[in-house]
Amino acid sequence: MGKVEVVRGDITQMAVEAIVNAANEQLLPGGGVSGAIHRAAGPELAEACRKVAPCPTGEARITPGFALPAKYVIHAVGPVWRGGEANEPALLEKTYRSALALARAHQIRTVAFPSISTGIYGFPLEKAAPIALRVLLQEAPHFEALFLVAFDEKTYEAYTQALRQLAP
Ligand code: AR6
Repeated sequence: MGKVEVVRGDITQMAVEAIVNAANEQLLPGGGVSGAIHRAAGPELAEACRKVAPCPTGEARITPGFALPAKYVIHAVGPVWRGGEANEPALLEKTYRSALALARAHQIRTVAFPSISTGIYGFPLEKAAPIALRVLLQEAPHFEALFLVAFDEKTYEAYTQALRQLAP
C-alpha cells in the first residue's frame, strides 16, 4: 500500500514523477501555483498546454515537465467556489480522481498535489482538505507515494489535521 504524506513546501521542487497543477479551463499560466509551475518549467510548458486545452472543470490533462525535476505535469481544473450550492464538493473530488486516473494510465507511481481550488478559486480549506485526502487514501494502493504539498502553514495544518482524522 502506497503512502499518503502531507508535506510543507514548494511543489515545483518536488522530485516525483508527476506534479499536479491547479489549472484553469484554458490551461493558461495564470497566478498562484500555476504561475510558479510555468516559471519553473519554462516557456515550453505553455506551448504544450495550448495543444491539450481546453480542460473542463473536474478533468485533467498531461504534459511533460520540461525544466522541472518532475517528468510530467498533470493539469487539473478544480471548481471555483460559488457558495457551496453549485456542486463544488463533488467537482473537487472529481478533479483529484481525474488527475490520479491520468497518472495511472501513464504508469506514474509518485504524484504531488497542491491544495487545488483553495487559493484564487476560494474553496474553503477546511472543507477541501478531507475531500482531497479521502481520494488520495482510496487511490494510494495503486501508487508508491502520494504527496499533498502545502505552501503555507495554515494549509499544512488543515491537511495534517484532516489526515489524522481520516487515517489515525
Ligand atoms: N507550491 C505549492 N503550493 C502552492 C505554490 C507552490 N509553489 N504556490 C501557491 N501554492 P491557487 P486555485 C498554493 O490560487 O485556487 C491560477 O491562476 C496556494 O497557497 O494556485 O485552484 C490558475 O491558473 C494554495 O494553497 O489555485 C487558475 O486560474 C494552492 O496552491 C486559478 O489560479 C492553490 O491556490 C486556480 O485557483
